[in-house]
Amino acid sequence: MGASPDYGPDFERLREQDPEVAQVLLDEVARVRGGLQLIASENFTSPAVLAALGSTLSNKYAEGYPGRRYYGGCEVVDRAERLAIDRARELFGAEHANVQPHSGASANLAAYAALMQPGDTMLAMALPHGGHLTHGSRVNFSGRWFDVASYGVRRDTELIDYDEVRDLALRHQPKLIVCGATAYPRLIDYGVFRGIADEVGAWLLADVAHPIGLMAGRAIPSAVPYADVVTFTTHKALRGPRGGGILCTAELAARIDRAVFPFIQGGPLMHAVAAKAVAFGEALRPEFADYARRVVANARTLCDTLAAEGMRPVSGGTDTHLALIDLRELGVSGAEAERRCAAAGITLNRNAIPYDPEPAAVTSGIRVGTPCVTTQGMGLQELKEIGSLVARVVRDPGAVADVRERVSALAAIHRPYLSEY
Ligand code: DSN
Repeated sequence: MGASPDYGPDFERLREQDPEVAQVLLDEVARVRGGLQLIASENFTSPAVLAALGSTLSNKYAEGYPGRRYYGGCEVVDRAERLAIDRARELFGAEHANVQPHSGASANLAAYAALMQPGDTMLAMALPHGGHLTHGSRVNFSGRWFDVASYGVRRDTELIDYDEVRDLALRHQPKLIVCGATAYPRLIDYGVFRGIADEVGAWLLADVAHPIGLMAGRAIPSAVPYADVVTFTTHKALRGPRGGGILCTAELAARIDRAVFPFIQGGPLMHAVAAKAVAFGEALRPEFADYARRVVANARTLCDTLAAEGMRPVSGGTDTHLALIDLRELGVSGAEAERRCAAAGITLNRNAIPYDPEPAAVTSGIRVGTPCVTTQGMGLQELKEIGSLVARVVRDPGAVADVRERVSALAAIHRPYLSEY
């Protein structure tokens, strides 16, 4: 894998010049090496991605697009952005790609700006049912600026209620329908959403921030053939730098590009754009398809193990990289489970379950995901053990010391940025 990022030559320079910040970097590497990362939205980028992120491309102002910049001297960084665009289009079979959004939230803001005016109606998944803040939450610009109708999951199946989506679409006549979620463990039927959008004359936006890496690796069906616009992040299962992106039809290309720049952003982060190009290049390799398949297989094993330990998976299982676990039968809140796991070196997040009686700061559930541990090289056997360890420490805080010991042993074998992946 090459030089470790905490011990490379540039790191030594940082350590001499600014030991306080250097120590933060060292401590963070030590933190992830010392435990297990089960946060479904995190991953470990490759050292090649980190090298691009830590490059002099960070210095360059490049407002505009390749060949059409508002600054001189962009001929070199243009090549990075063209590589990122071409690779994204090839990877996802998209007619157009914009690789400048700084994040998934920025990608959604730009997509909404391209397709709607303030006051227009959008239909999206409710946050407490697995949606995202940018899908119309009142505390977010999306809920403030647009008239939002929300759909959720059925109480009995905990699956998206496509009949409800259609009824709401017919009733509200939205300009835009959003499909996609942050805590929905099942496949989304983009074809059904396309049909509903066509029936009411709405644009269809698929926010695939979470499963984009699985789509890149062909482990689950892609949203690209169905949606007018696809927004995504690059740092989750895709394993790239922190950032966002947008794929769209040729018809919407100019609108999307104008919405990203100059409407919502100024200069793109060219080091991040170059790092996205690296990540797309990595995802085009056959090894990435293998990685994506293992992420899903690992998530299933983790979910099945938790279920066998009496921890109920919402919707009964998972088809993706994550599982949502209902803890009510154990009498432990999501917040308490998060604390108990953290004490044992297992990092995961509390998460609302559908129809959760608890407030968002407490919740009745936890969300677990396998992108990080899979990148570290862990497989089904390790995921079974991790499931048992999570169950044990969530049930019994007295088991923290024992569980921590096993977690340390597992982490010591699969240390991020030290072993090959
Ligand atoms: N914060 C991300 C997640 O954890 O799912 C969504 O933006």
